[in-house]
Amino acid sequence: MKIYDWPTGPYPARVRIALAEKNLLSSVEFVPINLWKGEHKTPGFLAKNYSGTLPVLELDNGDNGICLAECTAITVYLDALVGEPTLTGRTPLEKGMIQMMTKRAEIEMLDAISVYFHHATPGLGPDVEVYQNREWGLRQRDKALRGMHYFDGVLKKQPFIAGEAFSMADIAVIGGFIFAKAVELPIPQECEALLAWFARMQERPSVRAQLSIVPPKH
Ligand code: GTS
Repeated sequence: MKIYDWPTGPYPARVRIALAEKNLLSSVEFVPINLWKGEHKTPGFLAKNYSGTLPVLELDNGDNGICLAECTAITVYLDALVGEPTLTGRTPLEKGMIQMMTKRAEIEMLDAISVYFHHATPGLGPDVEVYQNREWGLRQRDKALRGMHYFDGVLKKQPFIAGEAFSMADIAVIGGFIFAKAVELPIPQECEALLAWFARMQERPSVRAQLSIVPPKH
């Protein structure tokens, strides 16, 4: 299997953490796609992922080289390949809850920070950022900050984002933390439960490995 990714990207980090948790890192070849050069918008890459985003998982020839995009879809696939530890839940309720909280992590935090990056900062530079709306970007930044407070409230009541166990939903919020750090958006200090959760997350080697990657030169 191949993973098209960018080594310091917050979304690719989600899949790298999932691969590490599932002990699958050695089963994949990583192929870097340079976002700063717009390699993710070339016709060749768009043929693999219509949305022009990373990461993409390309299956082996036995599976016709099918490409799976979207972190959630890729994680669901990887989770089904190897049983333990589960990242997507066992019971119907766990599965539903993990999907809901993963989507919520994207909408309320990670994707909002991404919009802030692309619209209210130089983003990937003028060649890639063909349309920017600063006002929209700043609104999304504020939405992400509200999302952090929401997750802080969640973590006051339970140890993990989707309940009692580590899951894909925790990984999605970690992606948000990685993006927040990249755009220098501080996590509000009053979000004590959220910050304590993140400190616990960093005890996991899969998470630590992502936080220690040195950014490549653009
Ligand atoms: N919904 C997608 C997913 O979950 O996979 C979003 C993926 C995404 O936005 N990836 C970023 C990207 O391709 C990669 S990174 O910023 O995390 O490195 N961004 C480029 C762009 O032009 O949007």
